[in-house]
Amino acid sequence: MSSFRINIILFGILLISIISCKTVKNEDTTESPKRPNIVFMMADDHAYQAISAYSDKLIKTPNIDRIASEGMLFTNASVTNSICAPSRATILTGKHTHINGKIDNLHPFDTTNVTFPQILQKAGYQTAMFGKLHFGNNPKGFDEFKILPGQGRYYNPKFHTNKGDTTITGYVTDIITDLTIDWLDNRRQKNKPFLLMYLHKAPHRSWLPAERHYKEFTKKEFPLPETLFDDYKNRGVAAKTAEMNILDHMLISYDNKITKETVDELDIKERRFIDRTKRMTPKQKASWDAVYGPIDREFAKNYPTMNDSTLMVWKYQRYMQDYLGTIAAVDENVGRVLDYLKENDLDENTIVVYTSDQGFYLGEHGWFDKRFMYDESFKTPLLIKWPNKITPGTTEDEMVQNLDFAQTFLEIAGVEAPEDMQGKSLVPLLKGEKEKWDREAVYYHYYEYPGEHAVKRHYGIATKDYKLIHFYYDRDYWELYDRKKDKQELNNVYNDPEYQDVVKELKTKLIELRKKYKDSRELDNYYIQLYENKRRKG
Ligand code: SGN
Ligand code: CA
Repeated sequence: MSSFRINIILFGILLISIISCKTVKNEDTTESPKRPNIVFMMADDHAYQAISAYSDKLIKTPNIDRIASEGMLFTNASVTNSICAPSRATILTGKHTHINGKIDNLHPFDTTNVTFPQILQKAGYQTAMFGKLHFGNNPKGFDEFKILPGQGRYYNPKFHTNKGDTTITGYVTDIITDLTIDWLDNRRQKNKPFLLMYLHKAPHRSWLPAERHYKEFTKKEFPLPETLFDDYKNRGVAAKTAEMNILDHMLISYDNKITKETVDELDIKERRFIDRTKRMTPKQKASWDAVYGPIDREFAKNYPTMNDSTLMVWKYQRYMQDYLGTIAAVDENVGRVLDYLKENDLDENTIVVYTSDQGFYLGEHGWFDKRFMYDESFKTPLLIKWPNKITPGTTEDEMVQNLDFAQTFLEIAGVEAPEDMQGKSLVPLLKGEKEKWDREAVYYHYYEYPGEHAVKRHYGIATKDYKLIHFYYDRDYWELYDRKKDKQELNNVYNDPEYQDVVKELKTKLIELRKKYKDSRELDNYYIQLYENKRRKG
């Protein structure tokens, strides 16, 4: 054989091996079996009372409900600290707020914390975040993000991105969804699994619905909650002194959308005036005024004959019309994302979670806002679908928390969770393996006091049967609720002789939980100091 022919043969062999090598490499990046995609949908302040999978007394949310009918509805999901940024920090780190340091909305998030998106990104997931984060800094571990600065605005919102700031004309809930679908459509890498965090601003205060919804919702009337006129008897002082009563603390201008001119004309004293409609384009403003103008004039006419009770009912109705109006847009847009996943053959291998950063009061105890360890704000909606893993239409009453998401997502992705994460993967519950779930109690700790809405510092333990709460700082006292007998939590039975064994047992368990989660008296004091210093500096 001539050396020329040998060279040709050798070259051929080399070429074939290069090509086959490349094929193997391609196969390596195309996963088999594919790791699931994760779509984490979260709204801000979305009360479970306003999701029809839980109750259809107030609103129908057919799209969010699809997640439950195709998957699992959690009836006992709670947060560890019922306020925005702390809840988000717990979700991302899998740690209680006294450990990740984000105890309140005031301090920026400590970005030296390890978050689950960072771990997923390292493990080969493509990661993206759209909407509200509220951390005071940028999220780590995301290939792309477009987030609202701070609380964000309903109309013509500004977004902060890895490439600078941009303002987009339109309605925030629609825009966050447009950005999300644009990413799915144009920048998703098809050879990688993805983590998508889709985070709505709505239905956060001050509740500005989209035009298509305020036209409809301002005509509606809603059933009154049984405890709208709560007198805060039989409880400690914190319920009484909290500043979140609809009659006393909700603003007729800012919240109920009565103009400053009318409020002044009626000689109503309001703490402050902020007109969120100022951001609107002339066209948006004209449509708004066409609907809210007549409401303003009607109120001006009726106000002189209103008493506390009729004013409370009027404010409650105005509150519900706008709050629920913003949820109508969330529901429609959740439907858009679910449809996109289905139409693009993504839904079979995608786990979809819908939740809120905490619960919210919709007039229960006469309140709006959150913060307390009482059910409406302590509990949060949680719906999860995961085709072929979760039996469709399942209801789960185990006590799960926002603390559990990080470890759940890491397990789903087949990645080991760091040992110092404090939650528990929900995967056994999702797969129906209830026998592997052994949690009997959860821990809660709220800090932001003195502060907006004046909810006192407290920590506590909840079991399925009881809730024991310790209020501390400027007052020191305990509350115990019998969750089975007193679902509305109207009677503190801490001093009731019949409950002394329960008190004793729960106090022991609470001490154990504080130890387990590394919370302590020293840390309580440390955070009091930190908070006071921060407030002093402003
Ligand atoms: C704002 C609201 C409060 C709300 C906090 C925290 N006031 O400060 O009513 O409790 O956000 O909400 S507002 O006048 O600015 O609307 S959170 O969801 O971000 O924690
Ligand atoms: Ca919130």
